[in-house]
Amino acid sequence: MFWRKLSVQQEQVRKGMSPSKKAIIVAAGMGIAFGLALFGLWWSGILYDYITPQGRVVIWSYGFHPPEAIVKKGTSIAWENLDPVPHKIRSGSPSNSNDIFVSGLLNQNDRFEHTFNEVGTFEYYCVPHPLMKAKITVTP
Ligand SMILES: [Cu+2]
Repeated sequence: MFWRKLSVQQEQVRKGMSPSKKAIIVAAGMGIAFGLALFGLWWSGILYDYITPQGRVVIWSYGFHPPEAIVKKGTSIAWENLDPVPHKIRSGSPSNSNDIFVSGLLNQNDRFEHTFNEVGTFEYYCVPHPLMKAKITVTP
């Protein structure tokens, strides 16, 4: 019977390994799983968005972090490129650029700043990588 076979196997496992050894393996597995989950969060930018202070947008791993920033009128946003590849910020969308703000080509660690004196939502993208999109919402 299947169940009997299973219980025999479990018995063999129980005999083969001491409870403390099993606990160590389970703990190590949980540790690895937790580490991987944390790494995944970091990699996807969630943690990075959380720790990025307002007024600063970092360009990192082909993305703008945070992808949506909400700031008060008069705030200066500084973009900083942490990628080893150059990026270039342009306001609007790839099919409809409005040139409210345009950066030069930003190499690694280069910065670009723009002060938002108008209320509204300002979309922007990266010229060499149009899939990189983000927006700044300016409130009164
Ligand atoms: Cu880019």
